[in-house]
Amino acid sequence: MFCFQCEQTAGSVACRGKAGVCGKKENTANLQDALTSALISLACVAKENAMNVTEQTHRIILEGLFTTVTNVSFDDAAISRQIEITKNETEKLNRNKSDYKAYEMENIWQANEDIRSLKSLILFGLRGMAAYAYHAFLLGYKNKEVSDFFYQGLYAISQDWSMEKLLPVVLETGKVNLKCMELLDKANTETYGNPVPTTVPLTVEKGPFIVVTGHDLYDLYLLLEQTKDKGINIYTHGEMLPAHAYPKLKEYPHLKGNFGTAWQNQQKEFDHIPAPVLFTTNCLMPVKDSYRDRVFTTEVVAYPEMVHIDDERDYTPVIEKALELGGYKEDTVFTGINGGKTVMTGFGHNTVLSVADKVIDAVKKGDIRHFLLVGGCDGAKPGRNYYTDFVKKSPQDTIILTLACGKFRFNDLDLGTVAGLPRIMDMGQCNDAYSAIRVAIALAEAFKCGVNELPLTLVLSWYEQKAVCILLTLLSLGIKNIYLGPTLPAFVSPNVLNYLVENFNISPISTPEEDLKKILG
Ligand code: FS2
Ligand code: SF4
Repeated sequence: MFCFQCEQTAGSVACRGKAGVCGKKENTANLQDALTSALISLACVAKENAMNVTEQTHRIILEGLFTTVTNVSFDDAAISRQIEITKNETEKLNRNKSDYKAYEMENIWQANEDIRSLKSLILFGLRGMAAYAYHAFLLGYKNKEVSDFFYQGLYAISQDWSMEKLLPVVLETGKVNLKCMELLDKANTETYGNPVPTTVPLTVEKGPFIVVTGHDLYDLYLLLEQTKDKGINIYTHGEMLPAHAYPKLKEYPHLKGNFGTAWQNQQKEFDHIPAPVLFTTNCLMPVKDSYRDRVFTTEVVAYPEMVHIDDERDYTPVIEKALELGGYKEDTVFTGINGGKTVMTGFGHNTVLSVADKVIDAVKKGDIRHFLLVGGCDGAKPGRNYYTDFVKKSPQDTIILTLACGKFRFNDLDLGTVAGLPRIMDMGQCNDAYSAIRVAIALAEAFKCGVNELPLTLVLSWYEQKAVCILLTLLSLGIKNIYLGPTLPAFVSPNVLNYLVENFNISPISTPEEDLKKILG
């Protein structure tokens, strides 16, 4: 196996041998390569037979790419099925029987390091973007430019192109991902309303409950419907936390609160939990014996021997498990990592821009000195304490905007208010980076300056491939001076890194003190 797509890759170089750091086994990794190869062939054949491409083709592309994202599928049987479906679709499209050869993934992994680096940026960016496009697709939202780009990107990977020719495709991936995040934002807000600031309890009430984790709001919605009046409460986990802020989801009184923190703590948090857990997306970790009878997967998430809820989305097995386990006997108080009993979410672009006048005024008066977007993925590495310390050490006249699962390190802190605004504002899931971009662009317009001249700095943490496509989006917008950690991607070669530093002034994080000094001057 060869895999270096995520931040925890072995030795910050690559996972090889029998298994990856994430627990993905050699055979699974090889099957994921075979699936990617099949998707590349499908994209190449689709390019020649565009007239025959259907919605089904598109779904196969999205599901296939999403399946290969870190911590999504550990199930060889499910991946093998996906390969078959992809190959069948390729045959179906290839009506004029043109000759195509299966693409060898070794062509990428063994390529010159700069070519490998650029192709990896495109491939991993496409994998992340596919997850977002898939969520939008489930809600009936599609965009031709976004759909078409999956084929173009996969095709580009298959070609013997030079660095000069691949580099624009890397930035194009970011540009199209902005469209994709916009599409998902539209899908979520038109379906469930605009998020509103919401305080979310961390206490689990007595009685049967279900924990829902991952990013898919549609699964949560259907589960809320199916558990109505059943005496079962629903708790979010990880990236599902922002669901509490959507008016249509808030309407369900049994959507009670949030259980647990970010994904890397799940093996501890789910240990003997008296409730089932439904995984709608990543990040799924290898399942421990102490809770293996209560893990349920759906959509492209899969783990051997766990019950998978299929496309019909009948959650009866999850509901029955919740009733059987019965939940806690008494209300049980949990806290966040810093001891807080509640967390807040719901500061999407609509909310933040509704107080834009107040924000602009406070910046002009000097009450707000700087905005720090401290966002991105969480992970297990000790260096990630940087983000907690950074937030704790940020001065009183700064505002912390946050998103994605990294926020669980500090979202229960009470940092007070500045200019009547809470000092920590959770904008949502990783895809809600779109909200941060909207706000930044609106502020730049109001101050009649470029985004890079705003009193705003992005301090990002990355882990998997959705973070890759978001980073590419920020670069495609010309956003500079980003701080990135906890370590730089293994798939960024020294030359590609030089390019990023020279053109975008990306810096690796150092210490909170030093970085705050550099940022605030
Ligand atoms: Fe966190 Fe994992 Fe959101 Fe990532 S729950 S690292 O998938 O996409 O962020
Ligand atoms: Fe290693 Fe990450 Fe790949 Fe898992 S996804 S095998 S941890 S690089």
